[in-house]
Amino acid sequence: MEGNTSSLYGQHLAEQLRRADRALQLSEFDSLLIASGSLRYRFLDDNAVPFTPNPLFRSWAPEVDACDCWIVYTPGQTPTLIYHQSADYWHVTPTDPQGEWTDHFQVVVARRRQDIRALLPSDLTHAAILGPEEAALDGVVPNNPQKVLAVLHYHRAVKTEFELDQLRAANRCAARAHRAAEAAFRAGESEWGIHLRYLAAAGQSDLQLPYGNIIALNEHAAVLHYQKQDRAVPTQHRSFLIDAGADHLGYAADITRSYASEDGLYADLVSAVEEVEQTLVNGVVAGREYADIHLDAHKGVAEVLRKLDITTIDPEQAVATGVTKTFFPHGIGHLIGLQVHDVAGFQADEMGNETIAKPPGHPYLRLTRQLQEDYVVTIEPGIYFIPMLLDELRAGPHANAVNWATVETLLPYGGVRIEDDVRVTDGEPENLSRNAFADVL
Ligand SMILES: [Mn+2]
Repeated sequence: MEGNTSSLYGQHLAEQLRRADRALQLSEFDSLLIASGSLRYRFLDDNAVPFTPNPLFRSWAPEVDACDCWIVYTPGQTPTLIYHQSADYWHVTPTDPQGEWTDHFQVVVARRRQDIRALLPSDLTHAAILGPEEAALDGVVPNNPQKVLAVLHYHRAVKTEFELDQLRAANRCAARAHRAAEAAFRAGESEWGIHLRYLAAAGQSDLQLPYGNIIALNEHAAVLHYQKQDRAVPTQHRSFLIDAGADHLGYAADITRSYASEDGLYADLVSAVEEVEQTLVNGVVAGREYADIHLDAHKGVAEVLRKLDITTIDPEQAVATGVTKTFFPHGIGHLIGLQVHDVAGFQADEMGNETIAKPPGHPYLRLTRQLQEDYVVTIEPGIYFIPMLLDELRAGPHANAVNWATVETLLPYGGVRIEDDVRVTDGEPENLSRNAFADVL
């Protein structure tokens, strides 16, 4: 194999080749084709939906973000990358192939989409073809074999040194933007104004961000995936919840912070949730069952609820009766990487024959695997005052478990969530997000 495998990217690609070798060996296929993907169009419209490359393609060539590119790989051979450098006068033509990745591939440039089929192998009987359906070319139809995907997805949980560097960079970018957003909140801006400050500080557009910003003032913080940005400045700035990330070469950061405008019960709640979050982060270590962290989060939430006089019962009782689920109705986190919610969170083994069940009564958990070194996961506990869920609790047998006067006081603040991206080691965890905030001070 050509190329320099001493660089981080060289090592990273070598690992992708090993995983591909394994996936092919464990399945009945003898070669691999990976499409970057193709443009999709809005219904009855000639406007394309913003293009996002296939994450499997990106794991081999993170710097290539053009559509209709293909990787062709046969074990033992140098992979080929067909680089679609479409020349039209409507769009900017992709740059000539450049960057370290070009040392590791045999690069073939295709100027027109219709030229690509002839550059791909003619016999694809035993080829695993990975990509979205719209990438299909004449006789080259993505078959996305389940076994091949299972092996690749399973191993993507373990990040290479190269990937960890991209995740650190994504976190630094997000941390910078979070600081700007906090300043905009303190300056009394609208959600929309805060959002624009965030984008400017990140240097990324909405379309580049790994997910839509959650910029929630006051009671909006109770909407877990609050997707609007109010243009109007509210009469009061009581609370601010921001769940916003950034992208670096396709790798995602996913960070949440909550801020109080003044001292008081809500500020105490922010501090208490932050303390719970830090304790949970300290429990991120290789060999730990991730689902146990989720269950620990409920214990931590129960203690905070009791301490702040939101509930009236013993913390153990609040967990056992499910009362904590009213206030913390989502999972403690997920794998993160090329996808914000990275794949294979429940896979028991690389073949994907079995899944690891979620703890009974916890349907929203996205990860149940045992933690291993160099997984990157989020830890994101929260406490919210969601009218719909509170109404259910109030109408049920555990209504007495709650101090409703305190809940009334906190409803106008929406809620609190604190989220960091954390690398698993066999010792102390690496908190990518906290390190990033410290770096951009
Ligand atoms: Mn998250």
